[in-house]
Amino acid sequence: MAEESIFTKIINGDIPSDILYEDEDCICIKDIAPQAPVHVLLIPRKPIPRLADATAEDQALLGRLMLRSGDIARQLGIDEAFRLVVNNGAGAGQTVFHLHLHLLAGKEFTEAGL
Ligand code: IU
Repeated sequence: MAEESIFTKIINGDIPSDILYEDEDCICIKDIAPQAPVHVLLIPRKPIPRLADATAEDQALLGRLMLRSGDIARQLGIDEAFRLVVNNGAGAGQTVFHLHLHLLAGKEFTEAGL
């Protein structure tokens, strides 16, 4: 069996973390190394390694993650201006191979990168 990701350990409560939001599909935590004044991670409970590994079976889950990101942005008061980022693969900067959406806000974004 593949080794559990750090996010699965957080989801299972094996590593303590400040969970801002959770439901049956996902959890939301503050990023440990924020790249913006607001930087949270929306992480599906299902350990899909990369976005490119998602299949048609994950279609509804991916849709719900997008909707949740809007809900969380509203909760955090940043729904007028936020950026949603998914890094896919080490070459794109992915370091944790458990799909997650970065929700960033509170600074001016001028280009496509973080
Ligand atoms: P990436 O897209 O795989 O590069 O993003 C991983 C993020 O997870 C990165 O921003 C880390 O700061 C963050 N993170 C975390 O919040 N808590 C942790 O224990 C670990 C990484 I390891």
